Amino acid sequence: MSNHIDGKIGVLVMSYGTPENMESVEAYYTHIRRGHPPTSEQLEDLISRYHAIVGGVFPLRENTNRQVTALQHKLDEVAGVGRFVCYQGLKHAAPFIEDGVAAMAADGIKHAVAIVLTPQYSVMSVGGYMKRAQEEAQKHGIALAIVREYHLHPELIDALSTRVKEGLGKFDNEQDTMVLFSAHSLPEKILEMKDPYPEQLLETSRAVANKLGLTNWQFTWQSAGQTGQPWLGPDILETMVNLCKEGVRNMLVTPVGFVSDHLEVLYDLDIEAQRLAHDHDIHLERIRMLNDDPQYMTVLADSVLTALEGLS
Ligand code: FEC
Repeated sequence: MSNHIDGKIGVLVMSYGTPENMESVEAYYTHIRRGHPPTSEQLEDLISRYHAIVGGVFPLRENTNRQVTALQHKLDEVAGVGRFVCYQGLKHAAPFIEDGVAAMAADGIKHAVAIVLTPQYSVMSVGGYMKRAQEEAQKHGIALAIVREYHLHPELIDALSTRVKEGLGKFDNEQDTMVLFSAHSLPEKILEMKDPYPEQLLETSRAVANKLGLTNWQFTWQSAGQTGQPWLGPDILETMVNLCKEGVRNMLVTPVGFVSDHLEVLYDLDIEAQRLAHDHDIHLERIRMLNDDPQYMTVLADSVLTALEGLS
């Protein structure tokens, strides 16, 4: 295993990123919008959502930190202490992806593997992270292997299945409960690029459904942006209303494209979707997110080791 490479191997663990404090929300939002500052209305709206989730803290930061530490421990366990060194690189906040690669270079790393804390590949999500990581690695002469996706890793499917089973246990009638697999929407134009994202999300959902023998399940999108262009749908709020019209009253939302507790889960699902559920007399539950779950760490460590095989 990776014995052909001498010295320490860097692992660039990439995640979306979240502001450090309320004062940096504007800079964060401007970065997401590729340098275009949000209007004051848009900014206020985002600030109010951060206030609503846990009184203005940013849970994604702590969760990403914990995931990186847990992955380091897992890699130490499987490959020996010191063989792999994890570095964090965030898409829209410090430490940025480029900072993570520069830190590796400063430590003399010559070989590295990059992985993103989201299981499915899209040219607009994982593709964007990897482009920036590769460009920076090239500048520093680091050979970088890439984990493109891990959406069907058996341990991922098992960890998600455990959570769905646990979630179904919260309903009086499991048979009558609709499992709603969900993921962040993207602009519809990705379909023209034959992007694998929608199909990979369905594959993850189907694998969990098959493992549990679920018959009542659907896939739906969530968290679409307001950019003036069409985004992939149907959105979860629309799906919930339609299901309600068909008489479905029990729903278990299972976000398969996210791995952490963060804004898009704690606000879009736990506040916005819950509010709609309340108004329509729907019993809505959500699965526990993976965060630093040991099985998820196995998925990441395994994927890193496999990707490294391709590096000479
Ligand atoms: O907790 C937090 O602070 C951050 C939560 C967060 C995660 C996340 C994940 C994904 N996004 C993806 C795509 C887009 C596209 C746009 C976009 C915009 C936002 C905005 C916020 C935001 N995203 Fe995000 N996303 C998170 C947060 N996202 C805040 C800004 C306004 C809004 O609320 O909509 C549109 C950009 C544009 O304006 O052009 C596209 C995808 C993921 C899942 C994969 C990943 O984690 O990388 C895809 C977490």
